[in-house]
Amino acid sequence: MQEGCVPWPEPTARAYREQGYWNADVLGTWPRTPGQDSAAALVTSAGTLTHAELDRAADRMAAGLLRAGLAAGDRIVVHLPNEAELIVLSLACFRTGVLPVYALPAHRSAEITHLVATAEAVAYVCPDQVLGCDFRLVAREVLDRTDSLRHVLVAGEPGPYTALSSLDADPVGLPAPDPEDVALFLLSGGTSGPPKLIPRTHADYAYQLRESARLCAVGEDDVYLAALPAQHNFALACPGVLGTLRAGGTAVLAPAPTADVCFPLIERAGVTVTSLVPPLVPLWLDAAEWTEHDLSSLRVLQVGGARLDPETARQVTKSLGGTLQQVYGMAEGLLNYTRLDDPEDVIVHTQGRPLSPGDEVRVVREDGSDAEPGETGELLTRGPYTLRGYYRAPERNATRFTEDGHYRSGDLVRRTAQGDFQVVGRINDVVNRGGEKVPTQEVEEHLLAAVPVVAAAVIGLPDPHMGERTCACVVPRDPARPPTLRDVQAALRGRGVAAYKVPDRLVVLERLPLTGVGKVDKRALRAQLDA
Ligand code: OOB
Repeated sequence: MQEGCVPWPEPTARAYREQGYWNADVLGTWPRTPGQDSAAALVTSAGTLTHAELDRAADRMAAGLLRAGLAAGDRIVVHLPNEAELIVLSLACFRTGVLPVYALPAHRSAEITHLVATAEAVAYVCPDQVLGCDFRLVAREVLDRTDSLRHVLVAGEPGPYTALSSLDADPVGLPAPDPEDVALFLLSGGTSGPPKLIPRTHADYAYQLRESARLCAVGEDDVYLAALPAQHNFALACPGVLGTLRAGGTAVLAPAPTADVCFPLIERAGVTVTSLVPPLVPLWLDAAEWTEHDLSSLRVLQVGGARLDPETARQVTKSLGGTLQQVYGMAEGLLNYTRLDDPEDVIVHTQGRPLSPGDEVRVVREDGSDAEPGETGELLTRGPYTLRGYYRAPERNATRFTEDGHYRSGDLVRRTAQGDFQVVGRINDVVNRGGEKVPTQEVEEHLLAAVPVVAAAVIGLPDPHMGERTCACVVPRDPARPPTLRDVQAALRGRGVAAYKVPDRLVVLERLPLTGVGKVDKRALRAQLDA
């Protein structure tokens, strides 16, 4: 395994091989499903690629990557929207051993700088412009603040940089990757502080794809719609775009998750499976009542990333047709799914159970002892597709993993008598803003650096639409001239912070309540704001 990654202990790895979780199955050997050559593989705003065309495009880009001087093991930060390049480049990386680090579309220079620096990335790949943001300017800032980048590759008009489309060469023979090598890096959403890099190996991710496709009965005839950003584990691999391509089906990439964009795509492509985060669900349900588009092809609607309330869940089963599937997952690994044939009560009221018989899950009390069924505790897990450590993060790893290799999720859950999980909340300091995870500590650091305040604490406040919204509580440096919400928002945007991390509310206080050991007492703060 690569430097900076924590391998599974050898006896565990051997057991995973023996039990067939890990085998020679690697990423990127598809789309090459026999008989599917002329079937649609990828549908985007630029048109349709058949399986044969996508395979060929990936081979050409793989050769182009190598010709440009990139090599197996090099990290590249991939910051592309839901367009064909994202998938072609991903396949090219898997085939060459170049390691993509998947940034989210909402990220801006602050996050990209952190990722490039942590990964010592040699390339940054971005679009030219999307929705008024010029990513070549983001690239400029990142170049100024980091020193490892050798390439900036732009999908579209490159400006002073290199066009991604110039990575094109006649296909070359490539050695098969070692299945137990790292294939890609995802970003953590569930832990505090800036995003950490999650190494995922060929064998572990291929197993996740295979098993998720089997659980969702996804095959050649299926059409998966990536309504959410396909750089995120949910739309990428649960079974998502990659799992569907691997199964010989068709993946459709939507430029936005809204009903007005997605409903026509569902009708035109005959979409059978898609995934949403909870805040989108009521909007889709409303739109479905009035739509003239035929949505009857939809077989499975997956919802996950944040808590779905049971009332909305019940409406999905009534009005959208198809089956609702709740997905409680994490980029770190463990995926829980409700099964397609579960009783309605389980589908509506629980977030499912683990994907694999190899998933070991414990629910523990604060003292580390096992909770009873029905009792709330923190979910700890290890298994054949759950990481053993973040990339280059020994200090974090010492606290985020138990000695025997369980990942501490920070999620508060309870297990029903039937073994299904219900997510109750979090113990970590992360606000879950409709599925987008806001690491409060990172935002607090930005506030202290960019706004004239002497103390800052970010908390989540309940919100009927988003689940939670962020509230920044600050103590101004000059009490006579406290900052306004607008000042704070402008200051954070000015630092290149992703929009979803910019506080929704501001509360100015004389001081922050502290705990006995002098840490900000967020519980007291919340109580103070409720009153
Ligand atoms: C997904 O992945 P991440 O890495 O962005 O966030 C993981 C965290 C979990 O630890 C949990 O706190 C929360 O998101 N979460 C849920 C949930 N699904 C995830 N909380 C309540 N109910 C759910 N259904 O969010 C993710 C990855 C793969 C598939 C689906 C979601």
